[in-house]
Amino acid sequence: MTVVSAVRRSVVGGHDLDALQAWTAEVEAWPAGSHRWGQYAERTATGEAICRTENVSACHTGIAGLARGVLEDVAGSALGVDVVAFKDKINYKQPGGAGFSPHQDLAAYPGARRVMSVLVAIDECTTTSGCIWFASGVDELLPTDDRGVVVPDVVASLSWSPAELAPGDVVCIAGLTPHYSQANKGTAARRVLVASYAARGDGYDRERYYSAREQEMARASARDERFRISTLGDFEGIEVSSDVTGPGNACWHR
Ligand SMILES: O=C(O)CCC(=O)C(=O)O
Repeated sequence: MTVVSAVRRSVVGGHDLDALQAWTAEVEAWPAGSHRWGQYAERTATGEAICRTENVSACHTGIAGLARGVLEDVAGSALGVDVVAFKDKINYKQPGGAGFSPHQDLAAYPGARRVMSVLVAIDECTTTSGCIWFASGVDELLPTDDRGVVVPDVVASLSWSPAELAPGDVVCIAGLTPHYSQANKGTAARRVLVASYAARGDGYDRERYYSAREQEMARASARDERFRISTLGDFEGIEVSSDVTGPGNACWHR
């Protein structure tokens, strides 16, 4: 069965949206390298900028509440089963920040089976600021190159639609839905929170994902000697290597 990806309007609004925007600014201010699961920076034409925080909810109760509340309900109804939150991240995409090559999330989550990601717009997401584009109707894993992104001739054969979003809108991205985004060509940040869920019955959880992620990233970096911000090489930016970690590999941002 093809699980469809879809936009839902105004899922986070009012005070909750104000809070999400304030929390995002707080988390973005954590220094690069200060968060055990990844506070990553990229090099842009105007300097270094934080581009991703991985596993935000491990250190932020507000974001954790959102991921385990309304976003979990949205993911469950999109996937059609009870779900468990196993991953979340903020992508900041500052002006000049890079995009992501076409990929399928299922290929990025070692050992996962049925997954759904819920991308929440924190800022306006437009074709200028680098919104997500997705292709519907794909129900299998597509051929990939050595970075793990979909090969160009398959990308060219798919029909792509942009998901332009206002702050608080969400787009549900099924595990097999190919998607990509372009660089931010605008003058304001395009920040999104992406929370990912697995079918509860599959026994896939946060601990399992983050330990598999760590091993997979170490293996891939040993192979190509490249610092990376995800298991796939889908990020198109210039990553700034940050191997500073606190005692016992702990967070030191607060
Ligand atoms: O934030 C984006 O534009 C891309 C999101 C995505 O596909 C990812 O983080 O893997």
